[in-house]
Amino acid sequence: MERSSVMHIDSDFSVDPSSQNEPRPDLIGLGWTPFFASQLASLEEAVQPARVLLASASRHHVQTADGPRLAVVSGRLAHEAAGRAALPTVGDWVGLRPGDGAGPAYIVHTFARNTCLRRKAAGPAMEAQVLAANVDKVFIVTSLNADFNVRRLERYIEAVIDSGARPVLVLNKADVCPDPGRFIDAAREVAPAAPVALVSALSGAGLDALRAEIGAGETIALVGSSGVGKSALSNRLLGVEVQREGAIRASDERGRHTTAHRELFVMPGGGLLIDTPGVRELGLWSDDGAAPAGFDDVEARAAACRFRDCSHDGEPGCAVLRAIEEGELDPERLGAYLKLGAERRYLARQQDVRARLEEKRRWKQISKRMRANPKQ
Ligand SMILES: Nc1nc2c(ncn2[C@@H]2O[C@H](COP(=O)(O)OP(=O)(O)OP(=O)(O)O)[C@@H](O)[C@H]2O)c(=O)[nH]1
Ligand SMILES: [Mg+2]
Ligand SMILES: [Zn+2]
Repeated sequence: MERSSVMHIDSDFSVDPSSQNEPRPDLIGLGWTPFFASQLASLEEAVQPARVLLASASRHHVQTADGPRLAVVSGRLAHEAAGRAALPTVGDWVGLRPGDGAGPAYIVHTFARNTCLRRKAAGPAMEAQVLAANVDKVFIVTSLNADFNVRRLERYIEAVIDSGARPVLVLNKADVCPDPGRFIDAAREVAPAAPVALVSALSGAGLDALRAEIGAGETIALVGSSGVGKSALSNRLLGVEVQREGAIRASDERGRHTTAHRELFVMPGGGLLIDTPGVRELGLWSDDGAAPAGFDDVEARAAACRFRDCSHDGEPGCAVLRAIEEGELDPERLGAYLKLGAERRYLARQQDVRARLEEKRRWKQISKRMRANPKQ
């Protein structure tokens, strides 16, 4: 097996001591850039920079220039964080309190994120969940079987563009697909600007092209449904079997949610991979309610609509509907664009409501205190 700098981390959260002797990536090899260096330079307190490899409720695994460490979020940082999404997560650069000897280090600072891949947290709370921080490219993995769905791809592309990272469409399991042409065409259509890679984690086909997408010090996250082969691809790209791979059900070709947590691995060739658990639904997140990204084809037509605020719903002079009538635009694509836009506006409105309620609650508390102690 290839010698590599991949760290193996046991499920009981102890760091495998054998990894201590592996060659250690320096900060730049871990993805450190001038963006973070300038933040470090302007900090008042001295901290040791570290990258978060794995985050759990109680402990974080981080990698410093001196090697791996266990760390805990300091009480002050946890207290000051504005919501869960602000707490350090996988991919984040954090500052450790220097001088901590044995035992876990304290995370006392989180560096501002360069990019941030988010989704709406599962459950009823109107909250964002950060899937990965400081990611340069996201491999949106789909398999060439029942999983393939252009509408789902659109949602992923939307989330990736929103994050600030660049999407790469990875069509996996080419070995079981005798005619991948129509899948490639469909993928190109929804993301004309994104690279499309046809690969097989099983046979190794296309993996060199995929590797070529990963620059030194670049961070890649793999996302997609359960069972599409994200962990299989991670293992092939890392050159060692670090992630467990699961079976898929024959009945509907769905996976069984084998990967349970998000984790960052250092690639032997330089480059960093974050494998993520498959999600059934990617709940979109938006703070601003802006129009969905990644629909240049629709928006180029919309620019020619007679009314600037045309909703492409039967208004006279609608260039989008004309393009559909003329067979130049897929009506389902327009449907997806309108649906995503509505979803984003809804999310932004919900957050406004929440912010107003929060403000009201704060004022109530203040006025209650004032009434109780009028001299204040
Ligand atoms: N035929 C074929 N099978 C593959 C390929 N890649 C992965 N598989 C198989 O697909 C199944 C699921 O692979 P995983 O890597 O566990 O999928 P995953 O995306 O990580 O799934 P979750 O962790 O549940 O999100 C395993 O049985 C793999 O061996 C491929 O290129 N071709
Ligand atoms: Mg997996
Ligand atoms: Zn229109």
